[in-house]
Amino acid sequence: MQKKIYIIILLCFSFLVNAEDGHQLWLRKGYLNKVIVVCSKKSETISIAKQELLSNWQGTPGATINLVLKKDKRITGDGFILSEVSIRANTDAGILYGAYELLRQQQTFQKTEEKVYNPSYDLRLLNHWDNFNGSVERGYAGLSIFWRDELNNQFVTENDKMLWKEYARANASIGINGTVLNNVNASSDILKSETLTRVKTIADVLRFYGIRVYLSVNFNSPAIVGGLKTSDPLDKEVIKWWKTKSKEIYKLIPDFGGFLVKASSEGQPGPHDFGRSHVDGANMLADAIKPHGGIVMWRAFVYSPTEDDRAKQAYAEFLPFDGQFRDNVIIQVKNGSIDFQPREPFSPLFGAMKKTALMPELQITQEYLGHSIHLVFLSPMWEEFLQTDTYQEGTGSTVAKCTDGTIFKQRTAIAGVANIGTDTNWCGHHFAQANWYAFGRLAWNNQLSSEQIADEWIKLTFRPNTKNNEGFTKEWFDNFLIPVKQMMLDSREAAVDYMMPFGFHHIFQASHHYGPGPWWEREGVRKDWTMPYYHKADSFGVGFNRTATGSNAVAQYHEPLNTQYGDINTCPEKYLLWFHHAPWSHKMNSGRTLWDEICYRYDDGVNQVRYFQVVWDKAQPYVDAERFVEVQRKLRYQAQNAQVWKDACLLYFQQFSQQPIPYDIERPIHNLDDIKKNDMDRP
Ligand code: GCV
Repeated sequence: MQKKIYIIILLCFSFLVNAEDGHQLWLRKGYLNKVIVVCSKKSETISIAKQELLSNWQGTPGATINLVLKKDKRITGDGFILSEVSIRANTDAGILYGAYELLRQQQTFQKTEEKVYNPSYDLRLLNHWDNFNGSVERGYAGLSIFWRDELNNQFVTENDKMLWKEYARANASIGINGTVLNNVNASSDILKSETLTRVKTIADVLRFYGIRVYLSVNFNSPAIVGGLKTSDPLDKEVIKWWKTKSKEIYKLIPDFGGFLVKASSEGQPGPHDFGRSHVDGANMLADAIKPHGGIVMWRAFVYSPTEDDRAKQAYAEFLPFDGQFRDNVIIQVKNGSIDFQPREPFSPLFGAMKKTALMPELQITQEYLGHSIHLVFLSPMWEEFLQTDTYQEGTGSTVAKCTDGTIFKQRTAIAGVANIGTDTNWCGHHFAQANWYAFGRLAWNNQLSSEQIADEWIKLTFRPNTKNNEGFTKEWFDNFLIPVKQMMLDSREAAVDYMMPFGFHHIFQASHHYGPGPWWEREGVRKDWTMPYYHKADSFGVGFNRTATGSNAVAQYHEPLNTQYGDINTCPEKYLLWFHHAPWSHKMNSGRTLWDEICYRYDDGVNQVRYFQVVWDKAQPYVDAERFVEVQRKLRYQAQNAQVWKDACLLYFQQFSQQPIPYDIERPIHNLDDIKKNDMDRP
């Protein structure tokens, strides 16, 4: 009895001492050594850099570190040169980034060697899909950190400012230097003068961390906010309205970054409403903002309600305009040609527009990847995208090189749709923080491997609290770091396996995009918002024929991809059903038929998640109790959900294949009609 009480007390105590809520992200405090920081220049940003070094130094005790602001040709943009004793940069922000890099190296026990660190992209932006009423579109981590409801947006509390400061610090620590504060489905209220004062307050907090603010704007604002009769981009009054509005913004926020626009897409207003083109719309805004140094990020996420293949539409609409946009316009293109699916071939626009700056848009929030319930590390997906060869200028023209200025000398930028909200741990799932981290790290250096990013993140986020200058123990490496890292690296592929293997796409339940819904369609709903449109299953086979005999989307890719993707025998299996309507009997690389292989793959996905549960359970001795339990609970949901995905897809597609599920695979445990009825409850 006594022993039992003792164990209970011990457990409660370890809960208290170890509890971590995840709010500190990858910036957890460790042991501290003394350091002297010297810099002749004074500025708010330099003071932050100094303070970070003074409060987090884990290098040689008593060392002196020089912060040197001096033009150096080896440095570009906000880059820096790091050595054990100095940080050299051309800009104050460069010094700050150098400070964070140095501290990161200390905290992960890497040796600091003299090296130049230049950013891959000039602009490294988060896009918040935050609504003016405080909700977040596709947000799974609470409410907006920027907006309350309409009545309360005028009040800014000290707590708000503190949160924005923490947000800015986290971003700066991974090199993010811009943020779009509101949803691309933009309320025109954002441009009302009273709202702009709030934007100014936010900008004033973020600025010193090297972060500029941007706004998504509603193309119809001149009519809605300005009371004009039209928002036609060629109308003189409209042009004047945008110029005056830009002036007003820059008076308040002299370093305002610019506008992000979702136009003529999914019901948003745009130049097409007035018989004008994307060029007319984007250039008009670009002219208004140019005198102040601002830019326009014009999204290519467009699709018109036609029967043609949605995957082809962005390319078809934008390519004809190549070279016609102003030099302060950047076309923002989602990584894939449809919509942030668990796996998509890259958007062919990346290999096509040569005279127009293009910026990739990635989605950090897990709209299509299990929200903040599933543990899915997205870095491998982004790495796959960035390192894919477009063959734009012959072999080696990867998406990374086509967008980071290596192949085309252009303004360079990259955006990630944020997964941040008011949840204490910011992202809803402790491991979803790794996706925010990975986006920043890849935006800074698009050649980093996911393995390195995961390694760093785990070390920073789960580092044991040692009291002295000890490195990581072998036991910690072997029993925690290595298996947890492997779980992260495998997690995206596992999600593809239990949701949409072999190029299946968009077979979700409509609207929430969480659980399976390959059957979902409704009378009167446009075809490309229904799921059979994407999988086209019938008694012959399954998949979307995008070859020359189908929609011919393959023709939008350069050779050799056009031929490779277009031939069922050479198309990579991961894209098979994206490009082909393949027969159920199609022979896969394994020698199995397509139907059997689909069954095995869904089953593998489920088994992988079950294995992640084991990995995490074994990690218990190395994680604080609070984070351990929270992740453990979510993995249980993920395992349940993966099972539902498998059962739903196998039972649904079996109606077409008319073949048995191979007998060595675990039988489905749900009935299809129950799944259809219940949808999938989000825990
Ligand atoms: C912000 C998809 C999402 C929408 C999103 C849209 C976009 O359709 O489901 O929520 O809207 O993409 O990127 O504009």
